[in-house]
Amino acid sequence: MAASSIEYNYKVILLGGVGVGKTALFNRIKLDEFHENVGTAPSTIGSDVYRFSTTIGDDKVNVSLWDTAGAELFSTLPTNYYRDTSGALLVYCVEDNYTFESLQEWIDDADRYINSEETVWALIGNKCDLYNEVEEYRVAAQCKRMSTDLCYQCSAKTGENVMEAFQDIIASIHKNQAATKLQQSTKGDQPINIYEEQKSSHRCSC
Ligand SMILES: Nc1nc2c(ncn2[C@@H]2O[C@H](COP(=O)(O)OP(=O)(O)OP(=O)(O)O)[C@@H](O)[C@H]2O)c(=O)[nH]1
Ligand SMILES: [Mg+2]
Repeated sequence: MAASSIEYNYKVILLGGVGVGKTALFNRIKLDEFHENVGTAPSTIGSDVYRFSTTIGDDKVNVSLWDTAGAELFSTLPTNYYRDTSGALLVYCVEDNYTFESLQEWIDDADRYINSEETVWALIGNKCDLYNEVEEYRVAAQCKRMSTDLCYQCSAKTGENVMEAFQDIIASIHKNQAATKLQQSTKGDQPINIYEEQKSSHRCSC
């Protein structure tokens, strides 16, 4: 099969409150590691990026995954964190209702910088190895509000569902982008109807 000449660049950002496990998810995806440091984990300062390349079918895909501190919401995230975002993993902690209730604040903040309708969103209930305080119907309603089917209960600690969620968001972004590219290229291929063009250019304005 011939290799595609098209290269795609996707930026995926982690969003969510302090201590929900964004960095733990980041480390699980990047290193397949988890460090037990309950109560002593330092909050992320600044942001961290993990870049890698992969292929989907014949297409080359360059992915960057961005992690930042949950506390940043209160001091406004640097705009370059949001710039060119293709997908967002919105994380709450399943044993902490408050982190679930604050999700809309993250969406509202992101809305100031990105077109959230063009962004692929995934909802991640992290720490599913612990007691789940958030009722299922509320999670389903939140996914509906976010217009996404990408809804997961994950554990950065055990690794449950983490790679599935990450792979699914990349596949979903790619499906949208590849469809848009195809539409654009077929538009460009469309023959121009010279007669129609001439007709319109000779149309009298009176
Ligand atoms: N049991 C359990 N603990 C977790 C899980 N993920 C993270 N933790 C713990 O939760 C605490 C906070 O995790 P972090 O990854 O630092 O959270 P964060 O969202 O990056 O926090 P900020 O950088 O402050 O915004 C740490 O003690 C982690 O070990 C999980 O899946 N299960
Ligand atoms: Mg962190």
